[in-house]
Amino acid sequence: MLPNQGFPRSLRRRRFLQLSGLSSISLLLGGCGTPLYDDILNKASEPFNQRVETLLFNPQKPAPEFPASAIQPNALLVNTFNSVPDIDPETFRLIIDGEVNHPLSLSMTQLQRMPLTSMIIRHVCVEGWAAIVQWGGVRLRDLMYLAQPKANARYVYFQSADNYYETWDLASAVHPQTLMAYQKNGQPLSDDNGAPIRVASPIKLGYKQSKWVTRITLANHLPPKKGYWEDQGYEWYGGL
Ligand SMILES: Nc1nc2c(c(=O)[nH]1)N[C@H]1C(S)=C(S)[C@@H](COP(=O)(O)O)O[C@H]1N2
Ligand SMILES: [Mo]
Repeated sequence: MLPNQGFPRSLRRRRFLQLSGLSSISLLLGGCGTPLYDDILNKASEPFNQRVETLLFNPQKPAPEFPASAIQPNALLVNTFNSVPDIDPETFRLIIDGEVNHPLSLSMTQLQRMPLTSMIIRHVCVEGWAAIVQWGGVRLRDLMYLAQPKANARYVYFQSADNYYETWDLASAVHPQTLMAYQKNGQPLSDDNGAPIRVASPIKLGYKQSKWVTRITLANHLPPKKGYWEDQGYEWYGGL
């Protein structure tokens, strides 16, 4: 992972951008007029958030990944409590807001220009099925890095277009294998599986992995409604 020692923080930050590939996208994250990438580099020597920075720079234990031959193309059952929402990928924007210094509104084109991570992991549903799946997408940690969580940010709320909702701890959200995925098994994500973008992570149970995510909000507290399944009695952390 990232060399954490012996580097001044500003260099570590530059190194993070390089290693993650973020430095090569002269982020047109603007559109909203924010020269975000320049802004981040200019602020690179400011102490902005020691606790969040520690989360971003320290390696977390990776979950097992599998070879391509292990993919089970038909084992991922569609699990949807409501009907599949109708989303136009052209006008779709993923919002990142709440306790962040740089709120973001990202089109799919912008997201797809960011570094793509692919992983083959086991998806586990508490309803008694599991599937080895390949997911491709953007690391949520890279999005968090661009949004710059404030020092008091502790939790991440995911709002979905079908009114599904979830909350996560920030450490799990910035785990290197937590993706905002737009591909499944090498293909664009299907509507059933959460297009245009969903959460995919090998460290959490299936119900934590929100499909059709429209808004990611950082917060200091957990809301009374913690998650669609959690509010019916399932465990909140939902770790694997
Ligand atoms: N928005 C939304 N996300 C959701 C769900 C849902 O009903 N709505 N179901 C969850 C559950 S219980 C599981 S197991 C996985 C299933 O993902 P899949 O339908 O792509 O197999 O999505 C999770 N994310
Ligand atoms: Mo599930």
